[in-house]
Amino acid sequence: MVSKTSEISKAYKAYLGLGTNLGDREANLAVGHKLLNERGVRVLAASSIYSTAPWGGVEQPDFLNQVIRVETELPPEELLRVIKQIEADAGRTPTIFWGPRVLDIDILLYDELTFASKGLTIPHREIKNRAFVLVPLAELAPGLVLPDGSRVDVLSAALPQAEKDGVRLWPGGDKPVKE
Ligand code: PH2
Ligand code: MG
Ligand code: MG
Repeated sequence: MVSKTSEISKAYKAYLGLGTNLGDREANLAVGHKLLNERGVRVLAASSIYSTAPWGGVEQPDFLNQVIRVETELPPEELLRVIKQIEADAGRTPTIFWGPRVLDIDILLYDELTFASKGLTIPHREIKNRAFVLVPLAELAPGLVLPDGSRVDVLSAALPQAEKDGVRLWPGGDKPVKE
C-alpha cells in the first residue's frame, strides 16, 4: 500500500523520571500516566515505584519515584512543553529549587539524542548521580546504553551504598507494567 509521506511521522522512544512528595503521591503518579497517554506520550512500560530519601540538601518529605518508557511523535522541546503543562494540571505550583512538588516529570533520555538548549538538556544533567533515577531505570532497561556509551546497570551498581540505601521498593508498587 502506498501512503503519503506527509502522513508518516516517526515515533521516538524516551525515558521519563517521575517524582512526587506532596499529597496523595501514588495518585499523582497515576495522574501523570493518564495525562501523558492523553496528550500524545504513550506509556509503554513502567518501573516499580520506589520510596526515596530527598536528594539535594532540602529538608522535605520522602519522594515516590518511578521511571517510564514512552513513545511519542513530539520533538524534545514540544515534549517538554507538554510535560510542563501536565505538571501544572496535576496541581504543581512553583516552590524552591529542588523543593517539594506534587509532580515532577523529567526527560531523562530521548532516543539516542544528545541535546542542550537554555531550558532542556538531554540526557538529563544529573542522570548519572541520582540513585532515585538510576535504580528504577536499571530495573526497567538494564542493558540500556547512554549516548556516551555507559550502561545504566553498571552506573546503578557503582552508586555509593549510602545512596542506594535511600531507594526502597514501595509497598504495592512492585508490579512493573509489561510492554
Ligand atoms: N527531585 C528533586 C530534588 N530531590 N529527591 C528525590 N528523592 N526524588 C526526586 O525526584 C527529587 C529529589 C528535584 O527534581
Ligand atoms: Mg527532577
Ligand atoms: Mg523537573
